[in-house]
Amino acid sequence: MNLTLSQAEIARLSECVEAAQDHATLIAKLTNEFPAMTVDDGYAVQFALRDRRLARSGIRPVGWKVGLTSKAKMLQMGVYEPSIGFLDSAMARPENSTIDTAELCHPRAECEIAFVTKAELSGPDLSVDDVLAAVDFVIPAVEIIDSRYENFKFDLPSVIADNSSSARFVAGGQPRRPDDVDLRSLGVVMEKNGEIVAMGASAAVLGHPAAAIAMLVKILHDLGHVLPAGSFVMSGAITEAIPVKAGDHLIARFQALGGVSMRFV
Ligand code: OOG
Ligand code: MG
Repeated sequence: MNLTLSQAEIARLSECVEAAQDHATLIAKLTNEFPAMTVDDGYAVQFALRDRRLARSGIRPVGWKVGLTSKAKMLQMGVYEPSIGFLDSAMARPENSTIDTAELCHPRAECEIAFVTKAELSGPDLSVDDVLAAVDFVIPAVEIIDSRYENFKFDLPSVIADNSSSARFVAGGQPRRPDDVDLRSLGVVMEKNGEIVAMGASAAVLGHPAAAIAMLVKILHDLGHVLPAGSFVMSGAITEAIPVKAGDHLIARFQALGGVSMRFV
């Protein structure tokens, strides 16, 4: 571990990010104050934030997400290395429900293939087949990301500390066994207010979205963690993220997996 922050600084920064998330307020990216901050420092802040949230009453862990796994996202954000973030029950919203934009700073929507695991995954070099053997089903999802940083601009350590911009997520459509769909060539079309705003295919995510799960498990491994059975994991946006605001209706149509829709209020 390459830590430059003290335990007291990690605690203070996790409280600062937590407050920004809770009140939908923007903060300066953490590397402005700590230019030497490392990726490990970012994860230390993120895990402290996770501990704080899970200590609140009624918030349960749900799983993880991997981000910046497609070229479209890397180019959009100017960050060229994937990062992970945790997902908890307070971020989940049901399919066809409304998402309150007053709770968010500058939300953007992403289409992602999600996986639900049936066996523990661990280790630094899992193959796509190793991952698929541990997958119970795949399910289409939309992630609403919301950087707490001004202008949605950050670097890798800062975005990791902000839980990789995680804010809300919606799963829906039709769950399928991983053997029943070709996960390399699954198409997705995102429509906002009846207009097509983005489209792509699952191969955009590291060639195969299960490769993103292998990468997540490696990052967890390097941090001393495993991915437990029963985890819900989002593999990363296939296309660039699309800004959304109150009044918008969004539907992500996934080939073979059905649609996921929501309204923003
Ligand atoms: C970081 C999170 C990216 C994805 O699916 O690529 C992400 C960001 O772009 O704010 O969730
Ligand atoms: Mg995402």
